[in-house]
Amino acid sequence: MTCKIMGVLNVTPDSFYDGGRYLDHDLAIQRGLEMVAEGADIIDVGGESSRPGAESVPPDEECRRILPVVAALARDVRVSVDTMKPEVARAAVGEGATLLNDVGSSLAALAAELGVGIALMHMLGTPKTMQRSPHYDDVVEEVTSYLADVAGQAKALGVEEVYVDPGIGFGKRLADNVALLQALPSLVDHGVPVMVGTSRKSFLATLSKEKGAPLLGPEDRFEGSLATAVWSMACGAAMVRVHDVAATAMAALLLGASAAPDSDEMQSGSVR
Ligand code: HH2
Repeated sequence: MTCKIMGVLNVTPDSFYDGGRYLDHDLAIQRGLEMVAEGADIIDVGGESSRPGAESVPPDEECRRILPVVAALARDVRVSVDTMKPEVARAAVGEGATLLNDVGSSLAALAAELGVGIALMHMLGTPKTMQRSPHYDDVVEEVTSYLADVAGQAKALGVEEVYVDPGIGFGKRLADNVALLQALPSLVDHGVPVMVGTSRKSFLATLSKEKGAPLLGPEDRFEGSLATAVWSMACGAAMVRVHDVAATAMAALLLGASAAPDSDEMQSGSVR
């Protein structure tokens, strides 16, 4: 199975990793094209941070941040729009976006109306509240059945291209994130293409601290991001959402090479 690479491009002042770097439209477009050169299949443009505690941005401001970037990049590469707002999603599609990265899982009817794809993500509550004591009885069962429901609804509405995403870090404790990553093969088995976003997220720091490492800031989470992207690809994810496109694209290439050969080749050692 091939795995698409979605490059993250946040045109925001406050995203937890790339916030403030690409507020200037020319810099954002340049970074988008750079990620394409590095191997991204799709660029995910966002104008509102969804990090824990983030405040909502007015739709006009979100549009002002992203629309020129969407329009410029859509000439060269597939673009998705990372938003929770229908008016922003509609405007981005008007500028050439063809996938709604619907972190609030509320835009399926709009995707059907506009004839674009959708990625439906699980989130507990809203970004502002989601990390206030999240609790699940059975996180894997609850997230899986939620995603099956929303994917079924989107398909019933006529959306042809649907991804589901367990929403790593969106109202999840460390154990919830780990359980969901461990359960990726069974989520993949449900048959709806799975997308995963672990890139630079704080659970990587919590996890490595638990294993005895110092607490890592977003700048120091490259290894964990790559390791979890590789894990997701190996589990059959159809798309990984990453900041570090070049390394992830190389890993995908290598993983594809090691997954594709038949077992005779593997046993004879012709594949190293
Ligand atoms: N994570 C973030 C944003 N959008 N979309 C999907 N489908 N899956 C994810 O895991 C996901 C997402 C958060 O990361 P980032 O965009 O880097 O940060 P911020 O929300 O602070 O802008």
